[in-house]
Order: sequence, then C-alpha cells, then structure tokens
Amino acid sequence: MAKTPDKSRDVHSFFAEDPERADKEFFGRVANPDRRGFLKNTGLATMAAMVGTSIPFSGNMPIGFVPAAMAQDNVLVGKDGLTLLNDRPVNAETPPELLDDAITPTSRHFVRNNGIPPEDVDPATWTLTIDGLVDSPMELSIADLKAQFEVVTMALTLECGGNGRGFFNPPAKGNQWTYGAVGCSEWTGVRLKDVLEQAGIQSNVVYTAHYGADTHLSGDPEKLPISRGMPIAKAMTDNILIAFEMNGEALHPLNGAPLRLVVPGWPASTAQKWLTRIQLRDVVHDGPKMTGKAYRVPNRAVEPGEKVEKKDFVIIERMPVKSLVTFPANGADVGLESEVRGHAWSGDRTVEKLEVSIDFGATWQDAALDVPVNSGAWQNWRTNVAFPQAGYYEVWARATDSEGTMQPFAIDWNPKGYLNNTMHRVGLRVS
Ligand SMILES: Nc1nc2c(c(=O)[nH]1)N[C@H]1C(S)=C(S)[C@@H](COP(=O)(O)O)O[C@H]1N2
Ligand SMILES: [Mo]
Repeated sequence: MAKTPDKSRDVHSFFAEDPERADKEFFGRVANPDRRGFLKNTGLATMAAMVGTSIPFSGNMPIGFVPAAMAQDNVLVGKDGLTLLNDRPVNAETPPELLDDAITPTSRHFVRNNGIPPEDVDPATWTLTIDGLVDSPMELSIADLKAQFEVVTMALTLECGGNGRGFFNPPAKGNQWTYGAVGCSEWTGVRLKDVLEQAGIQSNVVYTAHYGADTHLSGDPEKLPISRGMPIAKAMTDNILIAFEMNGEALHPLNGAPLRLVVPGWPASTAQKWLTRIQLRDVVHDGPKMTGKAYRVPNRAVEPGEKVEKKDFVIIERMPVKSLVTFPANGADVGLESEVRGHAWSGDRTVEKLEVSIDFGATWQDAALDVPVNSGAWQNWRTNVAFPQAGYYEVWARATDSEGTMQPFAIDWNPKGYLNNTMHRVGLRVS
C-alpha cells in the first residue's frame, strides 16, 4: 500500500514516485484518454498560485507534469528567494532587499507554519463557522461571504511576533528569524467586523477564538497546531479581513488558501490561516499558543537569561514601531551618492518620522515618508545620502510613531525572543 505522502515536505519526490496520484491529489487532475490532463478550476488556481501567475497553456500539460518552476525548491513552491529556516513545519523569511516593493508580491511573503497545511483544499466547498456567544450562529461558504458582505481590498502588514528573534542573546528557542518575517501584501476579503455584527455579538463576549484546518505535527487529530484569538474590541477594528485573495489571485497554499484572517499591527499569529471557525467567548481564549509563555512577554524588564515565572507573562498585543532598509542591500557596493529606502510601521499607530544615519548614529537626516495607503499598511520612505569619501559605512534607520515612541538601538531581552524592533543596520562599501 502506498504510504501517505507528506506533500508539505517534498512535493517533487511525491510527483516522481507516483505522478498520476500526485497530480490528482494536488490539482484534482485526472487522466483522460489522450493523456492530456484536465485541470478543474480549483486545481488550476492552486497551480497558478504555486508558480506565481496564470498558466495560459495549462490544457496542454500532460498528466503528472510538474511545472519546472515547482522543481526549484521542494517546499517553497511559488516562493522566490526566501530563506528556509525549517522544512517541517515550513518556516521561511524574506531577505530585506527582496522586500523592496511597496506591496509585497505573494512570491516574497514570508511563511510561518506551526503544523501541516491541509491537503485537497476546495474553495467551492470550504465553510467558515461563526459560533459561540452569538445570536445567530452561521456557516458561510466563500461565495456567501462575497455575496452577503462588502468585499474590500487593503494593503495590510503582517509581522510574526518572533521576527528578530535570531539576535537575542542568550538565544531564544524557536525559528531564528532575522528581519524578514514581515510583509505587506494586498488582501481582498470581507471585514471580520461585518461578519461578527451580522452574527450578533452577545453582551458578555470578551474574546475571539480562531480555528484552522492545518494538522498537528504529531499527526494526532485531537491536537491543534495553533488557535489564537483577540479581545473583541480589537476584532471590531475595520482593517481586519477574512481574506480569500492575495495580490489579486487566490491565496498561496502556504499563506492559508483558500481563506484566512489578516490582522495588521498585532502578532501575525492572530491571523489564522486555512480559517474554518471563529468562536466568541466570555473568557480569554485558551487554545494552543495562547497560554503559557507563547506569544507572551514578561510584564517588566528582566535580565538577559533570567528565569521568569509563568504568572509574570502578559499576552502580546500591538507590535512595536519598526522599519527596514530594503535598498541598498546589506553588503552592497555603492557610489558616493545613493538612494536609501524602505518601509516603516507601528502596530495600531502610524509612523510620523523616519531618520537615517550614515555615521553610526552621530547625526541623523530625515527621510521622505509616505502616509499609509490605508490603515494597517506599512509606510514607504526614501532619501538620498551623500557619503563624504570612499570606505565602509553603515546605514541605520529609525522610525518614530504617532505616540512619539522611537525604535531603540538595543532592546530588553525576553525569554521567548519576541518583539525585537531594534534599528536595521545595512553595511555598505562606498567607492
Ligand atoms: N492555521 C494557522 N494559522 C496561522 C499559523 C499556523 O501555523 N496555522 N501561523 C501563524 C503565525 S505564527 C504567523 S506569523 C502567520 C504567518 O502568516 P504567513 O505564513 O502567511 O506569512 O500566520 C499565523 N496563522
Ligand atoms: Mo508568528
């Protein structure tokens, strides 16, 4: 008997072993007499998302055919230039210079999985349940969402709470993210707020609980990889989407296809992928990764390496003010004059000022800073710098937000390595 393939792990060997079966399971493509594969719409959408664009001649592809673009990387199909930190579960970040676009292309949006993504996903039969303390529980298809609620498109920043963990000393366990567990793609969907309002939020509701269709690494069907939530007041913010499109196409399978939450400004762990259910509760949610020390920080400054008791941890809410230099790349050779540019963001706030230093922080110059294209989007900035002579320089960038909070040069250590918003430094050789 054929063993169950772990598609998330090795797409290519699965196709090599049993191309017809792989084709059927991945894309729902079944052989017909002339051996041309007929792709159903959903399979075609999946394949298009994986290669990053539509496939005009898809009808000519033979059965068991693996698009060459998919062979490049077994687990990061449809992603471009990401650094793989872990392949089970898949975790991959984007080098800062690949985040240069104002809107992050799907191929460059980071991936943070806690478990194994669902297989054989069919957007046509997918449903979202809204239940718990609501007046009328609902079960909605994606077509229902589109028909019953206003469909909106917004640029929204998602950043993993552990972005920057790799710079903590003593090191924190977990994915050693550097800078690139952040992105700002354009998401299309309906407002979470509108859907919850329609269900009727009961007066005792304090928290949401989010559930997805991914499975636990152990294979135990009773266990969930992650189920987080947020205070009901946050859930009612009008920039939180239940999204079915990313950059105008179906969601990428690794980014939650066919349906996910997008919650800008808070740890992206609240943005449940492969979303199947939202439950309203009268107590703080207690799902996996909500309790203990997960996505929590000490309620006070602690010494590096200090042991902190569970009771002294608080749930992370908004993400702190932060910026990235996306051009030039770290290590680049530049001339005596160069443009420097990047993005800046601050959870639930706007960034009001972005400054750049080329002399290790002695002096700072203001960069031109765009307003966000909509609430929840990062802000693009740029400036020209003139280096006085050839040699090694570092470009440092620091953002200051609407509450006057500035990015620090160094931050307090915390046991799980969250919320590292220290300044981004880029080393350059000027000649
Ligand atoms: N169902 C589900 N949703 C999830 C996760 C997950 O593992 N399973 N990971 C969360 C975490 S920790 C982050 S940072 C974001 C990452 O979103 P992305 O992979 O689309 O970049 O998804 C969140 N939603
Ligand atoms: Mo995360």
